[in-house]
Amino acid sequence: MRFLTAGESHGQAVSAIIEGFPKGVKIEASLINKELKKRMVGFGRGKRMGIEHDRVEIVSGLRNKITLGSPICVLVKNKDHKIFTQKKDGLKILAVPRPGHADLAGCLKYCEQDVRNILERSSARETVTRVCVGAVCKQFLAGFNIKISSFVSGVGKISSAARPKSIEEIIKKTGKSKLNCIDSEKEKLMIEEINSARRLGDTVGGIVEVWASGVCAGLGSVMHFDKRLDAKISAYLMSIPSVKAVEIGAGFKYAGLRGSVSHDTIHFSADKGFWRKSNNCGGIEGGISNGEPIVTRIAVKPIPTLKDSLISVNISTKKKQKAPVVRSDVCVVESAGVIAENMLAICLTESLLDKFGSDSLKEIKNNFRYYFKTLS
Ligand code: EPS
Repeated sequence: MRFLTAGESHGQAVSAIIEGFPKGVKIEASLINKELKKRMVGFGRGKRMGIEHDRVEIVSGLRNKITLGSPICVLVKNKDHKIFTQKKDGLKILAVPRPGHADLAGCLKYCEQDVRNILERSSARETVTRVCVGAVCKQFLAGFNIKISSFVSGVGKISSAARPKSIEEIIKKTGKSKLNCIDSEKEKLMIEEINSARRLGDTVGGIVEVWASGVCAGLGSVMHFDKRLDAKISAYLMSIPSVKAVEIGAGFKYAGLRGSVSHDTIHFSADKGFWRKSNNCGGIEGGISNGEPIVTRIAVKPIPTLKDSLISVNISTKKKQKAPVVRSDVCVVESAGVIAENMLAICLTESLLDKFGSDSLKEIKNNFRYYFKTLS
């Protein structure tokens, strides 16, 4: 399976085409819309989210809600549509790049003088399409008992040490939260951190943990570097705008631990098969899933568009000038978690299809059952 996305932040629409998705999978547009809504709302989001009402149109690839095996095209129209493909929009040239955004690096790379021609595509609005693709994948993965969920574990200088025991605990606790947290006490402080950044015209980042449960052992590969599941997951999560670090399992903590206390000892019982007492490896060993929950963590930087804007340089005059103050979010950590869940869903779907075939759900299910028979 592969997919391509298209669309500018203030263009007519954002869209994606998924190729190589199996035949015979039931896809509900309402479940895609549910994910889109989760991406839009979130404590700290800006005014654009009050304008948009993201709803997917599934343009091709389905008949009577069932995939045909043909390319699936998903499209979301932008309500705040002000740039056009065939006529002039009359928007003023933006000549001052925002530090931290793609503005200057993009202008240099593409020999561009107008920052708008870069920011329209680099905007995180593009992640609408990835959430659509991920929401299609989540519906496929549900048929294999794979669940994906996330929680915010830090905002700015506030962090929570609460550790969930299972994905069910994450789903239950975040369901009652205003900020997709599992720690109600720390959540209050995180909300205050976002409010304080807003009052000061500043922005704030944070940390999100993303889990997948029910992933069978054997996805990914040890045989070649680019087939390693941990490498692939890291690349997919790192591709989300504002993500600057990815950890799997104990991640950076491994560096300070001895081998004797860090590796997950192996046990066997007739009912559970192979199992581990701990999951420091985050469900992946040697680039292959080992049957334990996949545990990942992402660090999200503060949004680069500030009300109290930073020092920059005018691209055309080369004179010092403050970055423009434009409408923006204060904190996108919660939404980044939704996007990360969906990127993980895409990655796991691709890896599952690599192992069990990709033409039809029927064939994949047969191969899946046969694999487990050969294991026991
Ligand atoms: C976004 C839409 C954008 C921003 C945000 C994400 O809308 P606008 O630029 O019209 O206000 O709110 O973009 C960024 C975070 C970014 O860095 O570009 C969205 O739909 O998620």
